[in-house]
Amino acid sequence: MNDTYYITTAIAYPNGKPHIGHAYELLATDAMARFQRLDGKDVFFLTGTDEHGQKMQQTARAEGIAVEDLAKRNSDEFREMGRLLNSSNDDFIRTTEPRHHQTVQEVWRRMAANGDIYKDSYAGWYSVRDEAYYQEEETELRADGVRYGPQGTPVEWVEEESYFFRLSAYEDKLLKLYEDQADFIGPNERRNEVISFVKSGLKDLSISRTTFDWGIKVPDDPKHVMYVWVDALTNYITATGYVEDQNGPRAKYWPADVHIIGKDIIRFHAVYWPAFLMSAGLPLPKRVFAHGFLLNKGEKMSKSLGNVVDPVNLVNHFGLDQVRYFFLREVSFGHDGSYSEEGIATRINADLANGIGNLASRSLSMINKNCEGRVPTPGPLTAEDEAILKIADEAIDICREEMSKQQIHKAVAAIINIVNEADRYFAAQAPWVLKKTDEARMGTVLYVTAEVVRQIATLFLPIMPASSAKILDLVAVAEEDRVFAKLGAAGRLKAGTELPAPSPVYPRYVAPDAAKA
Ligand code: ME8
Repeated sequence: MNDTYYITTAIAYPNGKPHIGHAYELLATDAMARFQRLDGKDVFFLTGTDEHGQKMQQTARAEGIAVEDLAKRNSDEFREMGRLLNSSNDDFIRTTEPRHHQTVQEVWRRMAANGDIYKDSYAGWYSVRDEAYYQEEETELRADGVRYGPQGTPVEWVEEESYFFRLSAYEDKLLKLYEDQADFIGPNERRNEVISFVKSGLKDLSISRTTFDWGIKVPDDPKHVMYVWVDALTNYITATGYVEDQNGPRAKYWPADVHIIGKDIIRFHAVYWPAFLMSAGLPLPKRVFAHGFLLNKGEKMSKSLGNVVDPVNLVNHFGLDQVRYFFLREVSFGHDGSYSEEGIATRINADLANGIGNLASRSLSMINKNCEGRVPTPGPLTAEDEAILKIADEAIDICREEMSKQQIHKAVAAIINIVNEADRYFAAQAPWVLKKTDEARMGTVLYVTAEVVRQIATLFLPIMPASSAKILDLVAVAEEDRVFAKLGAAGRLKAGTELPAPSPVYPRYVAPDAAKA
């Protein structure tokens, strides 16, 4: 039985503090990991930092500190961001750790043993910011006299002795992989982009450097350090211990179910990584999914524009679950997304305060006042009751389907649809009128509404873990029943259960200026 689920984020360069793009990737991946855990899978969720390479060494030099110290300081910031975002990662890998050096050197040895590594000299363009080699035709000389690569970063001419990986030998094998495993790359735009890149012809890849030493040493030739991407990509398998011991405690997680990354690094993950693994005779990940970029009010974030948003400020300002909800609802996962303070405020008020928050507080306060604070006993169910319960009961099927394709925003939309339908039900049934005319029927309506609230909160646990748990506290759901197996009829609220006094979970957001006025 294979009930494991292994999911990873990219490992970030700790050459600076984490920004909102890093936060976005982590919380989206966290939501997917939590979803699978709640759905009964044995999940392993990995994140970490990519600490070697020329960019790290240059940044450290510019700051006048040792590169080890720069890496440690910022790696700790990334770890701290994980805590702030309530990330449920099971491990945090640093590529400077001994376990990683060991795995990377072993993978190199296996690629060499397979005849895929040879020594030659490299002459070509390199972008330190992207840590990537580019073909001359991918670069352009601009009016400022500087040559730029395809991602808009400056490139420099590099000439040195280097080891090469025989990437050219993998062209057909890679095309076959994309063909046979049609969902290896998502979304489709990225799949097409990768296929046309590979079809245009693959050149052998320079995989070592001699002009700096901040990296993992090449076995038996310590003058060379490995190209940082050979080292970085391998982190995913390092953490499982699979290379060292296929029967080790975490080896069962390899191959990964999905690598979640940004669209700028799809080539490394969908071309180089499977080629390295094929060469080393190791199983390939099942899927690579590239999300889009976050834009600040439609503009690319950059230090020079001064619009780089610190995730800590955003969370302190709006609240963690509010920020998680906004990004996962607002941005189509796989496409670029724009955010603004106004956009976040609007979502919070419409969907959380006026939506689920209001539904929970109106129904639960009525129970508190009119049903002695206990889950009321439902009478016979009407067609309307059955209809709203059906919508709630069936939402998990939609969510499962969408989450299996990383369409997080569509899963969230399906949950919000229950909220909207339940609002309509509640308004139409008007239990506050029934209170005077038909108390038994009022009890049924309140029972059905509270039961729907239970399901909404259970489904929202991966997206908004802490506040959804708070709602589940209000409907007295036991800890062990907060799982997807208890959705639908399997976990219906029990009449007579005592409920705590209701308290608001999602306050309205009021902008600080408006609050002062
Ligand atoms: O690329 N919006 O590290 P990194 C959304 N170390 N995502 C963004 C973003 C934005 N504005 N900016 C960056 C690296 N990202 C390598 C990865 S993996 C073996 C090695 C995403 O710190 C980016 O696409 O530059 C990537 O997935 C992640 O943040 C780390 O970026």
